[in-house]
Amino acid sequence: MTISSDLILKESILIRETEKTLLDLFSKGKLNGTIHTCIGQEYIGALLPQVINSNDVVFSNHRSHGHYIGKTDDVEGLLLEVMGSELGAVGGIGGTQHLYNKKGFFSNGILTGMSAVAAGYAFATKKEKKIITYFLGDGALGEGILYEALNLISKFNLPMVIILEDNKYSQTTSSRETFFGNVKKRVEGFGIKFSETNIWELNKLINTTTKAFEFVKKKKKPIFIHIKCYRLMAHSKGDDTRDKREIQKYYAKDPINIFKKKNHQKYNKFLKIAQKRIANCLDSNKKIHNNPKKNKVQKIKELVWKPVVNFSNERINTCIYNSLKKNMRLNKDILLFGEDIEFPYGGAFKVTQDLSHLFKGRVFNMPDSEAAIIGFGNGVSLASKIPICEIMFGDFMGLAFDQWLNHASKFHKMYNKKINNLIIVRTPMGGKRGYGPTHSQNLEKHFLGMPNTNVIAINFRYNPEILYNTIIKNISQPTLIIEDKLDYSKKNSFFKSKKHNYNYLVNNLKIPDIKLHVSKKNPDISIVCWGGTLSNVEILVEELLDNEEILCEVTVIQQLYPLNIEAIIESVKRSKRIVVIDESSGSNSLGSEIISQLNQRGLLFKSKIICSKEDIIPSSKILEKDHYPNNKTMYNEVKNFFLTT
Ligand SMILES: Cc1ncc(C[n+]2csc(CCOP(=O)(O)OP(=O)(O)O)c2C)c(N)n1
Ligand SMILES: [Mg+2]
Repeated sequence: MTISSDLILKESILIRETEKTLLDLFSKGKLNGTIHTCIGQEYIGALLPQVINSNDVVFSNHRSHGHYIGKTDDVEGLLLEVMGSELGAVGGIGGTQHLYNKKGFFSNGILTGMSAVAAGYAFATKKEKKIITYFLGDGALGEGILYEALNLISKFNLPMVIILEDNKYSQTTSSRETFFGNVKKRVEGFGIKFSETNIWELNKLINTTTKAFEFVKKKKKPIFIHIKCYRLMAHSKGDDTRDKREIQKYYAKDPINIFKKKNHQKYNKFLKIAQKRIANCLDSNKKIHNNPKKNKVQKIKELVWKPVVNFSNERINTCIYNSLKKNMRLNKDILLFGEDIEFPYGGAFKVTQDLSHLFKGRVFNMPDSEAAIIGFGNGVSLASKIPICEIMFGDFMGLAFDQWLNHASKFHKMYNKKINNLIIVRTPMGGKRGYGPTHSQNLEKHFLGMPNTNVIAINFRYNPEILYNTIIKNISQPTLIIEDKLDYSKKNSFFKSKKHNYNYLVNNLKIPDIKLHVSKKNPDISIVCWGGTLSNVEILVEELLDNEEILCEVTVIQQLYPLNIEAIIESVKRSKRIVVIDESSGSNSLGSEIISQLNQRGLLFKSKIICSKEDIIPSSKILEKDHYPNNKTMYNEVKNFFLTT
């Protein structure tokens, strides 16, 4: 098939006129925020409708207007989106950098963040024979996740066309200052085919790009195209310090400008078609509507408590394994990804055991690339599957933070609720094993407060098999599950209180709290804890009652975020005292949040947080022991708190 350059120019003119309109609206103060126009680079987006099929999917970056129009032909949706209208592509929420279209388009404003997401999407849809195009700019070649993604793209032989738009600049910084080495060698180093072209030789651009897509279609392998180009306008609005003579040089070389001179009539014809379409859109949307939506007021659920039953008497890692096995049988869309999770190793804490054997082609050992593991999972989730990603140690979540914060937590709302991305990340946290500063931390506080995510901490008393079943069955948003390292080898068994009839109840929340209490008695102190601290808290409360006649009621929360404070309120209303026991450092923590929420609800109470030292976690057994509150210090602190309040 030969693609005429006229066709590309016609589409490029439509893109350029759209961009010029946006710049004009900007200069009149009619746009909010920022825009990154692709004036000078339109040819690449303009080629898309010629080389991709309707079910192919495009992932792009901050400079995506041309790609968006090329893939979707939704000029109107783009204009209205950037203008902030509820009729825009994503209801005015995403704006210029965060576009979605059900025809198969996703963009995000984090440089190369979408590389791993696109890879995951390509992986999850491999059987559907889609080609996934992924765009990046030259300035992004220094971003690490790109190379993690290229490695995965090669590992899984993904049907992807990766397009580098090399306009020589990252904002105003020349790539001479930021790029070293050789792009071709980098790409080929991953075993990915490389090709090169530019926008000034339009026929060569058409040829190389067409061949690249044919290559992917035929060989079912990825390809990388390095396209040299130049941005004629500022990076965004007016931020341009580039040499004016250089800009003029590229202005003269620009294919649309040459076309305009050489074939004025045809140029005018194409221009009029584009302008008419844009004018129609602006005319019929003179007034921009976007009514602020009210947040739903959550009804407070009346808590009903029942005894905890269904103890499995199995180790905690086996409980989780059992749930994964059961749910993978029930739901073929569940896929597992993680480091060293396949049989025979079966994960650092032996959670996935033989699942790779039982579910062939659904459990994958991944490279040690935490950002890309979650990024890949994000892409799998956009393709409507349910990825469950294991991060070997919670400490490594730091590497994947961006994929959680700027991708997983954002997609649903920034794409105006048009997609659901259901991803589960499981990870062990906690110390007391001598693993030292980077393998022992309780980092949950850093993941709390991210809208549209859930953070859950399992404990060894409420059967994790049941909890996992509930989570998987009801998942409605990205969910991070924290497991405690020391708990893995404990058994989920009934709690036998020594003398005092302490027993466990569970409430009727979807992700329930459990409560350790002595029935029909008002507590002296309400204790709140979660996850791995529970085993020490059990000892603590029995001793306090035995020796000091201090009666505690322990609320063990399982959903750390969003927090449902009602069970804690119920308890604190009766005790007027709260002690939060937290193994992380206590400042800026969940404990502080709980106390703040209680205050905001107007309760009168005294409070205390018992936590580890505000320091890094040492490896030495003696020093590590000293880092955490031990049974004796906890005992004394709670006792003194009681006596002085
Ligand atoms: C992770 C990240 N870092 C920095 C930025 C801010 N930023 C937005 S665009 C840009 C320049 C990117 O240059 P390039 O990738 O070459 O794309 P171009 O703008 O030239 O199309 C920068 C630094 C960002 N959006 N994301
Ligand atoms: Mg650039």
